[in-house]
Amino acid sequence: MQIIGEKINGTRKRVAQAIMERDSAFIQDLAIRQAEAGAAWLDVNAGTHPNREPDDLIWLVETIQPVVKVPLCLDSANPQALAAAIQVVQQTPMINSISGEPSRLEGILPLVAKHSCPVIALAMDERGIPETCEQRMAVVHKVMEATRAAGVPDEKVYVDPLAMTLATNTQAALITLDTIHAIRREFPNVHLTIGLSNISFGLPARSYINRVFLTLALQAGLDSAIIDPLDREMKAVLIAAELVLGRDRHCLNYTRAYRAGVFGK
Ligand code: THG
Repeated sequence: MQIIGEKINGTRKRVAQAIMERDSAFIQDLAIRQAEAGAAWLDVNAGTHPNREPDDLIWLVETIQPVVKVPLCLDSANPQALAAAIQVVQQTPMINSISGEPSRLEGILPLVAKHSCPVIALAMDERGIPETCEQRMAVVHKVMEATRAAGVPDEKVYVDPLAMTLATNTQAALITLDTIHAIRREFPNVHLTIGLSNISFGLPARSYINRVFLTLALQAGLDSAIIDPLDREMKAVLIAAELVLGRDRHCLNYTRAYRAGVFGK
């Protein structure tokens, strides 16, 4: 299971402030703590201000990469911002994201192919996030046709089936879990990822919902997630779930994590 650390996100108030004030220490601390907590990638989102996004994303990349070894996951829908940031990254970044939207396929997929980047592919298009599993799979088929045509191997694609909040549709989690199963069946070589916390948006005590959903999604075939690596309870659930699902030979990961104080005690 690969964790994509979610904390450097300009839609969070404190991070937006740090970006505006060019507070390197605050951003570097978030990067170091997430890397130490085992994040395989650090998501980097500069917020959505169209004029400032390229400069802000470049500043974030140049602030983060001197202090950590983990690669970055550039989180933007803006081809200009992504193209600018790719020029300053030292390690091949993951691109978050393409979708079925023609503007993203035309603007972002060529960058992905040119730089051989891993890429997150959202199960949505210009009409939004489809309601049903069947409709989401139609979008996934369209996006996979485009990535294959561009020469991107399936192993580099992280399909995001998307989670919507249960607060407005109590079937939302089941739809996403069905979509994970379908992607696993129809595209056995892709990775799967998800921004977990959308599932509980607007509900109280969200962490219970997020943890149960993570467990079920892992069973369905999820192999990476955009989460908070500093959340000890979430980490415990993740490592225990992988053990229960037969993905932890000799229980080594679980027992080592326990002894290292990752959870328990
Ligand atoms: N799929 C993909 N990328 C994504 C998402 C997704 N990127 C953005 C988002 N969704 C995932 N990232 C975050 C980052 C931070 C928070 C949630 C998701 C977060 N939220 C706090 C909360 O939920 O309580 C509130 C904000 C705050 O702390 O200020 O921290 O789905 N491909």
